Amino acid sequence: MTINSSIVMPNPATTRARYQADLNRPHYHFLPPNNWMNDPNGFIHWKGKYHLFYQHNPFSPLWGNMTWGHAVSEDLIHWTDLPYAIEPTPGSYDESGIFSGCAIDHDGVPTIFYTATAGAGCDIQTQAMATGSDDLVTWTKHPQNPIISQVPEISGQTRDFRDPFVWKEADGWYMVVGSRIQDVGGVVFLYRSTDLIHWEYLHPLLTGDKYVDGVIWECPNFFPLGDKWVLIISTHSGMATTTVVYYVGTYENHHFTPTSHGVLDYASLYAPLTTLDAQNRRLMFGWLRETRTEGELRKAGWAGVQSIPRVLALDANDVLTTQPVRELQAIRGQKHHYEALALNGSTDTEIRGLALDIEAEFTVQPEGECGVRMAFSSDGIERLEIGWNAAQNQLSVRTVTPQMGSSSITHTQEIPHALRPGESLRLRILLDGSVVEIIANDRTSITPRVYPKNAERNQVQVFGRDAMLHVLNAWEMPSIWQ
Ligand code: DQQ
Repeated sequence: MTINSSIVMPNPATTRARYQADLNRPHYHFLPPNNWMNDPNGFIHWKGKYHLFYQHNPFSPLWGNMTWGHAVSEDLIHWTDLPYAIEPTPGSYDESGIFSGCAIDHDGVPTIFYTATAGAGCDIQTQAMATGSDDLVTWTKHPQNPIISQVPEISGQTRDFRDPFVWKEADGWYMVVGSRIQDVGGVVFLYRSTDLIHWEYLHPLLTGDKYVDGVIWECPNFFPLGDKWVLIISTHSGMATTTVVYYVGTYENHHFTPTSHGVLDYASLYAPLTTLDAQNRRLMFGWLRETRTEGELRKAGWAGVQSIPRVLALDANDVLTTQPVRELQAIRGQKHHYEALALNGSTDTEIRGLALDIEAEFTVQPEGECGVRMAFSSDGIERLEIGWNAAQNQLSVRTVTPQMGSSSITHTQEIPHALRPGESLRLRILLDGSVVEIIANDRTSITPRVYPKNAERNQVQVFGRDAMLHVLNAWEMPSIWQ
């Protein structure tokens, strides 16, 4: 069945223009013209262009009616909206929603794999395939869909079975699918095929412990990086999405032996999807979840943002590093520069605005601390503080939100971040409306969402004790939509 989505996308330019006054809406991160978006899907570098598909609800700013949205870019930063790519077919195996999946190049034929859902509560989850036109705009669902319709028996359950990720090896195609084993924990199942249509179940690639890494594993990515293999998993508690973790290890005879693991992001980033581009970069998009209530999302009219795409690598200790693509630097606007400031207290800068790309480097005494503050309100009460404490080897993200009267609510998240001998603290901060992507020393990532109400005059400050700001460069960032 050929699809040229029957759901018509609203005019992207006029729809985007409606939200111009919304201080919380990002300007240089990708998001659809309106309504709900979650996971990145089908990310592929195809004939010189990057295609991003995404989980989308065309009708509401809340999750539902899962359809693949589609956008294309030449530089990973500026995007053109394209018609919806693939939508549920009523009365079929995918009637309840087109869930997440990936895209591959099959001898010149663009091919996507996705989870088809049917039944109430999307309870019947099977794996399906579709092939695309050369511009990736028109898709044909395979007549033999679903191509995998049974959850492996070892699972002990028949519902959670989703998010196929496919790659090629010398002896054929391989696929991992996220799932769970009843009473045990999350699992990633491994499959093999020679024709992409008939799939043989092999064995669990990795099984988790429900008390450690969640009850369900979603959106697995499995790929070689340097001389190791990396498995990325989005963990789910059974009630809610939780954290994205990764395992690094060896892969021999189709068995994965993890040798180390870590947390890919400590806050909103979820369901990341990676692909290899023509420059051999392992690129990753991640969905930046909202922390607003349903009522706030309805009022806003939009929900969900994609991270700036990041390049993944392994450092000498097999720790996964993530760096925003260098293409972002090409759109940087006015630059502000500070250097060699001894920090004992707080120092104002002239940096203002809600769309900033900041690079800062600090050296800190063993008992000292340092950080960057966004003072959203002119009285300094509404603020975001990104700090590092040397004695505790801890990075902290603190938000202070004023309440009625003179009270305020403080929320603090502390995460481990130790420096290595001779290393200084390096922070990269991408602030964009309600998005804050923070990456410390390329290896610790935390992406909180903040929704300041009085942010027009946001002022950046640096603070510290027994610390030195070595250098800080900040660039004002433009909108990618004008
Ligand atoms: N989102 C999709 C699922 C996936 C989950 C549904 C992760 O395919 O497991 O919208 O956010």
